Amino acid sequence: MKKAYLFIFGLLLFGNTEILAQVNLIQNVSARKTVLLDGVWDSQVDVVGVGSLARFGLIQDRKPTKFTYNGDNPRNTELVEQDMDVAEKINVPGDWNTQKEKLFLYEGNLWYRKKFAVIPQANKRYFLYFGAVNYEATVYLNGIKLGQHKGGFTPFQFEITKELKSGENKLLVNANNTRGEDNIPTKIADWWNYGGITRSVYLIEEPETFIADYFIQLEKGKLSEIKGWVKMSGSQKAQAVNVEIPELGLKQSVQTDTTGYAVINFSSKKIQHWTPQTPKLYDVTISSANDNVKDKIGFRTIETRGTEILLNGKPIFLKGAAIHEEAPFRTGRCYSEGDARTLLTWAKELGSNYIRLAHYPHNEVMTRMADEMGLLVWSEVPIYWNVKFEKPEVYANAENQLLENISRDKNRASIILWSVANETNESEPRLQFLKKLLEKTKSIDPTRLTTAALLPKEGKGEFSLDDPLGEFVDVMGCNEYIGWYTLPAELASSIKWTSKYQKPLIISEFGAEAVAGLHGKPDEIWTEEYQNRIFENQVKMLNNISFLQGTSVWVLMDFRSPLRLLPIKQDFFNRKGIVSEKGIKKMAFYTLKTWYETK
Ligand code: GCB
Repeated sequence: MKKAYLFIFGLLLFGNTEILAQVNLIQNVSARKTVLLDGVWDSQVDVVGVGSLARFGLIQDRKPTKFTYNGDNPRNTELVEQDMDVAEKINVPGDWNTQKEKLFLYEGNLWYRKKFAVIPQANKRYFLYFGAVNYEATVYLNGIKLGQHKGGFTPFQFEITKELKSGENKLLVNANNTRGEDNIPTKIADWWNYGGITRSVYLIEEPETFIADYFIQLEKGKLSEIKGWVKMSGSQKAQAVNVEIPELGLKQSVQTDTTGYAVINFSSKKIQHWTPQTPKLYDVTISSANDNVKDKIGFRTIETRGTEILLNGKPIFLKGAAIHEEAPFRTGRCYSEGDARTLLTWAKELGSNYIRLAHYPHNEVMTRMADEMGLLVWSEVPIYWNVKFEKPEVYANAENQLLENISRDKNRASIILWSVANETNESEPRLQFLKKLLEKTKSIDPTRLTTAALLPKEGKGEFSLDDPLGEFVDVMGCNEYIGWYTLPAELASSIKWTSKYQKPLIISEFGAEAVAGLHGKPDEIWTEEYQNRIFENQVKMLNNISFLQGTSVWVLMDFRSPLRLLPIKQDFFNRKGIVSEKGIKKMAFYTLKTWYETK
């Protein structure tokens, strides 16, 4: 009896067939006709997942009625053991960990509910678009399951034209941030597992046939050829679409085919190219009979030549910092313009022309601001450490996250590098997995470079890069911690760096920890002086690597991590920031700034 009960319970909790969210995301959501569903939502913690059980009525939003006797099946309908109307409140967007003290360490299910009123118009289509939910989201509208999404850092959407009611609608979301071996990322990662609806939620209204997506960038290596495509969605897929860049006097009318797709192709010698010094963005308008979308797009090329990286045909050295999506001052996941501006302004003050958005896709505000402020971007998916490379379902999840990331950000001039992995151990399944992802990346975006953060082989007086994956990336990333995890800092300058690949190298991480404001001798660990000594020695070494074309310090700002336990010094913070989470710049910040001034 007990067994049967457990079985049914299990079925109800986990037995639902997955309806995955659609990957064909609407491009440039903030320029659409939307209702922002951000704000105060109802919330209910659910440690074991009982909310999915019919008898709790959460999904159906069942309210107590009265005790009923219907023949053989007496039923106490007054007993409903949940009530979202009187549940606690929570802000969206925002992680739950930093909103409620009792949820600081919580990993599991949390239900979110939002009521909203709308009067749907005839001949319009409606979509729900989530900027991100960590890690798994199951979404219901008016008691109907719309689907599920896995992956905590990329957007997903559901079309709700049929499910949307005139008047009040009830949107229910189960967010679950339980860590798992087969997830991307896996169980152990060096950042806080902030749970919940961490980015904005939009209700989008579109005409029946609308401009769903577009890709408008310079053709690889061609400084005056703008190339790309537009994609219509709806019943009238074949129609005329205009693409205009008024400032350049460019206008093209294309005819989409029966799949809604058309290639666009412009030529102009007048383009002012996007660079970190002159981050020129052009107003671009895409219009059809019933729809119109405006964007701001920059035009630049990015290539490699031997061991060089070329921006608009000219060699560039990437001076940068890696950044976690962690909010300055208040900690927690960041999502706002203010958060992005603070972080990117610090990067600029450091003298950066480049940032590594680690270790997962950051919110769209960040990449759009990088476009505006002139920061080149390394964008990555959380394929981090011990991923289960041999499992097809893990690959499917990784590819989906990558596609969602590229889909959202493919029009950002700032993004020059798509990274597919960070510090993954060499093995045949891993090589095949990452090779396939790299091929996929190139097939959908041939305009940008690919990379991965690799590990060096440490030999006597020599660090070499011979990871077989090196053959398949355009640019090699490499993380090294000389002075902190390996070798005394002073040995750095004598290390000879070699590679069997004739490719550019970015030291994608180097660094050391220090508690901001803690001073002492250069050999006293945790002091700013100790961290700074490591930086001074790193700089000597970095100056000697002939194929080095960029660095991203690990890391711009101290960030929360479950791996950093040392009381008083760490207290769950990785202290490798050159700025503390309270905004205090450490000595190493200035050492690096001085070095960047020479590059
Ligand atoms: C690494 C990881 C990064 C960690 C860092 C560290 O190699 O890529 O996620 O936070 O080292 O601080 O150890």
